[in-house]
Amino acid sequence: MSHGDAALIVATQPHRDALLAALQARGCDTRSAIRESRLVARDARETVDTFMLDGLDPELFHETLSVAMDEAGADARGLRVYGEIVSLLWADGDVGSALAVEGLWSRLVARRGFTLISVYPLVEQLVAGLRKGSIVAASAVINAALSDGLSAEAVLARLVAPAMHMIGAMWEHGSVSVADEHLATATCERALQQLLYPAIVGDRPASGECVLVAGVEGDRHPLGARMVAHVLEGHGHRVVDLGVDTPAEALAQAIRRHEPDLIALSITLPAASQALEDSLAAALAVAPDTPILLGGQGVDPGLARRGFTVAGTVESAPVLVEALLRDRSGEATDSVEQARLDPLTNRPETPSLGWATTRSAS
Ligand code: B12
Repeated sequence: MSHGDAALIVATQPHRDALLAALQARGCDTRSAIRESRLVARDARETVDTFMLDGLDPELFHETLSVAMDEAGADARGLRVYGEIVSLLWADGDVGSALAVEGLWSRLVARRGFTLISVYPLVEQLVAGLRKGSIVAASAVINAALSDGLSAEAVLARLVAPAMHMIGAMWEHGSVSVADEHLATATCERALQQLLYPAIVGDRPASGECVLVAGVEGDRHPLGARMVAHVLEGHGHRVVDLGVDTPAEALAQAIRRHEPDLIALSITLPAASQALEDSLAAALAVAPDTPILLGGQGVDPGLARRGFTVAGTVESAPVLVEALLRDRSGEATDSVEQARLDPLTNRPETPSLGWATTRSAS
C-alpha cells in the first residue's frame, strides 16, 4: 500500500482490527487510505449474507465483490484483496459453498487481475502440503502446531484428521481427483510415521494393559485406527494393532490369542455397520468381560444408546480407555461418564455421541 496500491479486506471484525493495526505499525496511514478509498474493509459475515440466500448465488457474489473492488480502486492492477469468505463458509460446515466460492474467486481474479490473499489456517495449509505430496510442507505445519504447544493427540484430532476430512470433501465435490486424494493420503501416512509416531510414542516403554485395535471387515480406512493405536501406545499401553478390514472370526481368534484388557474398534463407512455388529458379537462371545471402545466416522450413534462406549475423536481415547479399565477392575473411582471431559480443555467433549458403561450385542 505504501506504493499507492489499493486494498480490500473482507474479514471478521477481530481480524479486520488486527490487520489495520498491523498495517499502521508498518507505517501505513490507514485513516487517510480509508478516506481516499484506497483501503476498503468489509465484514466477512455481512458479505456472505449478501450472496447466500437460498444457497449460494454466484451472480450476487460477483456483484457484491465487484462493487467493493470498484470502491477500492477502479484500476484493479494494483489491488490486493484479503478474503475470509471461504474459511467462514467452511467453518459453518457449508463445504459445498466454500469450494464453489473458491472457484468464483478464481474466475474473478482471472477477469480483474487483482492479487487475492486468503487466510490459510493450519488445516488448510496442511491440506495444501498434502495435496502437493510435500512431506516437507506437511511437516512444517505439524511442527508449527506442536511448537505452539498443542499435544500430539490434539494435532492428530484437530489438524491431521480435519485435513483428511477436507480432502475427502474436496474429492466428493469433484475438486480433487482420486490421484490427488491418494497422494494426500500417502503423504499423510508418511507424516504420521516419520513425525508424529516418534512425537507420540518416543522411547516410552509399553508396559501397561494390552489394548487390541482393529478396523471392521470391508472398511479399508486405516488412519483413524492407526492414530488410536499410536496414542494408546504413547500412553504406555501394549497395543496389538490388527489394522483394518478384520473379519469377525479373525478378531475373535486374535482376542483368544492376545487376551487384551480392552478392545478398540474403528469404523469409517456407515455401510460397514453390519460388519461392526458381527465384530461386536464375536468379541462379546469370546471375551464377555473385556471392555470395548468404539470410534470412527461410521459409528452409528444408536450404539451409544445401546450402552457401548463411543469416542468422538482420538483425543478422548486415553481418558476413555483408563475409565473403562478402572470400571472393569471394579475401582470405584471416576466413572466412564467423567471421561466425557475433553482432556485438553477439561470441558465436555463434542457431545454428539453418548457414553455409558453397560452394553449389549443387539
Ligand atoms: C483416504 C480415504 C480413502 C482411501 C483409504 C486408504 C488409506 N490408506 O487411508 C481409499 C482410496 C482406499 C478410500 C476408499 C473408499 N472410500 Co474413502 N476416504 C478417504 C478419506 C479421504 C480420508 C480417510 C481418513 O484417513 N480420514 C482421517 C481419519 C484420521 O479420520 P477418522 O477416520 O474420522 O478418524 C478420527 C476419528 O474418527 C477417530 N477414530 C477413528 N477410529 C477410531 C476408533 C477408536 C476406538 C477411537 C477411540 C477413535 C477413532 O480418530 C481419528 C482422529 O480423531 C475420507 C474422508 C474423510 N472424511 O475421512 C474418505 C471417505 C471415508 N471415503 C469414502 C468413500 C465413499 C470411499 C469408497 C466407498 C469410495 C469408492 N466408491 O470406492 C471406498 C471404500 C473402500 C473401503 N472398502 O473401505 C467416503 C465415505 C462416505 C460415507 N459416509 O460412506 C469419505 C467420507 C469421503 C467422502 N467425503 O465422501 N478412501
